[in-house]
Amino acid sequence: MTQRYIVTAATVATMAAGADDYGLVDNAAIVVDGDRISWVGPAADVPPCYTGFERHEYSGRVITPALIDCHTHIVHGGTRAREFEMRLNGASYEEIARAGGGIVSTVSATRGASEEDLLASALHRVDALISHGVGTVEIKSGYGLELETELKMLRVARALGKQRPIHVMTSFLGAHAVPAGADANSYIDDVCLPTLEAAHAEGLVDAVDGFCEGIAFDTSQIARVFDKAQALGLPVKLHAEQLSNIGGTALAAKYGALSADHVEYATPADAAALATAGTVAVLLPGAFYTIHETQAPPVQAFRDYVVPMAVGTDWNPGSSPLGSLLLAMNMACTLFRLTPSEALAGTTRNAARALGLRDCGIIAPGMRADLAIWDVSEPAELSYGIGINPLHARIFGGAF
Ligand code: DI6
Ligand code: FE
Repeated sequence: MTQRYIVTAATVATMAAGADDYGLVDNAAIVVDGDRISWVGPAADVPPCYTGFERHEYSGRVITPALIDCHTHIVHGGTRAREFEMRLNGASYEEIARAGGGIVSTVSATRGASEEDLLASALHRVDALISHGVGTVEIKSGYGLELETELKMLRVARALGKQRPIHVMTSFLGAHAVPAGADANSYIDDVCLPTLEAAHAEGLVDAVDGFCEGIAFDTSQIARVFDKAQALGLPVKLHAEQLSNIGGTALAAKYGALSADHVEYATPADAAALATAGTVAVLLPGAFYTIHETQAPPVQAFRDYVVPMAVGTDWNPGSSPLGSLLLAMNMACTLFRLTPSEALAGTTRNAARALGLRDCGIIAPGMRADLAIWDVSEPAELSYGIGINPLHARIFGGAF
């Protein structure tokens, strides 16, 4: 039976208005019909045709769109706690990667894990995100670096969306690291591109990602991956300018990417290119924090050029073992100086855009009824708290 009801709250942050605005409605009501929002506005103005609907009252609470984590690597085997210790003993993230640790050590653990084990561990991570109000999560492959394991990761990602009330968007990240002993160019041509084709043929790929970095792939190698993505009709996104500037952001813009992610070393000229391309800058403060990065992304340039900014956890076992998108919002404010409204836009409206989604991330008629109901008195509290989880309830596709 179709569910039809009205939720009321002290405040609804629709996130539907301008860049620095929550789109607040006080003493608000949201009408839900099936899995969609039919109406939102002041409770006193609910149109007569809806007044008979059942009411759920959340007085004193704030409702926002359910959060969207637009950048994660939550399907993976093993942990890298040992590297955490090594870094604290003086080794850098790059040194660990060059010494055979880093991403390739997670590759071994992920290759060795069964599909069931990968699913079981990822379910815990998805449950943690859901418990913090997340309704949509992007999940990348990239710890297989061979056909079988890349497909295994993506199948697990799809299974997560079937086993839990959460919308999963997958990104193929075959160009994440050069496998131990391999040549980067041969890997791209002989493994990465055929694996992308196979994954796409199985319907496992929503977008194509890459890691453009000195320790990974250069722009000409990433361009080959993007050319294949375009030939398959898939959107692209890119880990760009995380540790240095080698032109990844400009490349992402050239290909009309959905997003350029990390972007600590992006320049104002890169920001201008992103703005022209309509590409979202995805900020990942968990990685910045974990690897003791000191170069913050050019947030003011993104504002000046009106580049939409999103915020993600980058939840991965190496550079960002961060399981709370709310904490990522707090870090984006404190470490990158985002305003709390920019941080919330970064995990709602702009995160949807970074995934190419048009039916979530704001509260407006016709959008999915994916809502988060919070025990806070104003939306800034969501970014202000450190390690506090004020989620009261979550509605996913209209269902409590
Ligand atoms: N950048 C990151 O922050 C993650 N991947 C990437 O390309 C790190 C992945 C890892 O260290 O396992
Ligand atoms: Fe990442």
